[in-house]
Amino acid sequence: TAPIPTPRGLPIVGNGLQVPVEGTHRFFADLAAQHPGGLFKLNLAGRHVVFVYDPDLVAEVCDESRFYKPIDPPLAHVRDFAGDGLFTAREGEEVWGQAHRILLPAFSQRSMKAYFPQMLEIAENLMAAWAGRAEVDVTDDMTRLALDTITLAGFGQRFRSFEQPELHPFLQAMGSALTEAMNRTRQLPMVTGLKKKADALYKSDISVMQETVDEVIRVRRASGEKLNDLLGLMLEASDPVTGGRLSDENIRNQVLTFLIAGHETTSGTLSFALHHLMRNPHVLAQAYAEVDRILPGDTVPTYELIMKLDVIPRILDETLRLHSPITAIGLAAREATTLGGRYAIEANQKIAVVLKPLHTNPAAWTDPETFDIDRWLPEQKASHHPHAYKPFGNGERACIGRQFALTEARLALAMILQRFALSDPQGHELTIKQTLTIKPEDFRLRLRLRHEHE
Ligand code: MNH
Repeated sequence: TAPIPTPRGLPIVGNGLQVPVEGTHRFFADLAAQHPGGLFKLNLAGRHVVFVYDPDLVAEVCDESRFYKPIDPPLAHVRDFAGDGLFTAREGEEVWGQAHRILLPAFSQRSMKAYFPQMLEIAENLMAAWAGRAEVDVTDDMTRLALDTITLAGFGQRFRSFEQPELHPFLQAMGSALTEAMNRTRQLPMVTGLKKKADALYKSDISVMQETVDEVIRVRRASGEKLNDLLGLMLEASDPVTGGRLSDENIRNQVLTFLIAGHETTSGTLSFALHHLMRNPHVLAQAYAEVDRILPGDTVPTYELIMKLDVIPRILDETLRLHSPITAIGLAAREATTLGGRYAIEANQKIAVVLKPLHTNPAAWTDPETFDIDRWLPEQKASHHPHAYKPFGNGERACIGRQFALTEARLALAMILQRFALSDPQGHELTIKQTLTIKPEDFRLRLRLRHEHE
């Protein structure tokens, strides 16, 4: 066996203090560049993690018979409010399988047709909000779009985020709790214990979130309405295998999970996509040409028309390669094993698949830093390494909301391009804000309506 390369750290605290609080995204990319072998090990103040980004080694750690998804920080903190919902359920927790089987059909591509009217309603809200404006904060408005879409399509609630300068109190509580969960990830538990004010705020934010959702569930049950949304399904359906039903507490946890997992990622993807379009005028021109062909003039998009798009989906695929909103997926070894036939891995060893280094690994990608949507043409796509692209995670614990996110993002991007001429007069320097996910920071664009008669 061979030792796993380890960047030199400080004694006692290991490499922990070298990890910058902001911008771990860049930190891991730099370390990966310094360790071309495709893996390195860090001691993060006592937690030893093996970071993996060689596609062949990633193929090994994605073998679910050898590795599983552990719930460690930051997910262990997100579990404070998402509980046993799908995203933060522990390996072996029975309710994960029940919820997974009940919810899978609701997230199939076929089901997206049923959510399309709600997705369109919220996309129209974005169009209306932008119609009178010369300049917009892209990341903020993509967040409003994604939140309003999942709350309407999933639970029949209208947060009307575009009508208010301030976010709904529920959304403020969620943002604040997520921030605290991330702060705790970077603190020693002892320090967290001393911060009484932060702890009190965290607890009250969690109560606000839970009470809001419990109220939505109560009102729905009391109304006796049988709606065909995610909430309706969770209240009615039973697990085809065990026959069990989801408890009200688990349903609340799933609702919170969909709001958290469903909004940051989709809004980050859309914001980064617009960033890349501003940097790549020839791709932007292709996208305008596609929209003008499939959605000419004021054509109202339908599900069928959106499914005909080809350039826009490839823009999203390539955006997710260069900027995956979720930057790493955490795994752990079921038993002691070796990686690549030579690196010894202990039982329960923590692994992080770091997505930017994987998605730009020269072993799998030519001109890895170039934004090239033609990589996603069918012939080229067929020749990709099968484990070099994981923006939606892996295996059974991969993203259940993938089709939902991609349908929503295709629609929103198509409508934005159909209505608006976009420009970036300051030539936005991309800076990234990292919370649970990454998003562009302070990203503003100039707008003008393309069809003046509107
Ligand atoms: Mn989503 C899991 C990425 C949109 C709901 N999602 C994951 C994982 C990744 C991911 C990566 C795996 C995390 C891990 O291994 O710990 N998700 C995305 C991206 C987008 C996205 C890049 C948008 C683009 N996700 C959505 C949307 C929803 C959603 C939209 C819901 C409406 N995601 C989930 C849930 C899980 C998940 C639920 C957990 C699945 C499970 O473990 O059963």
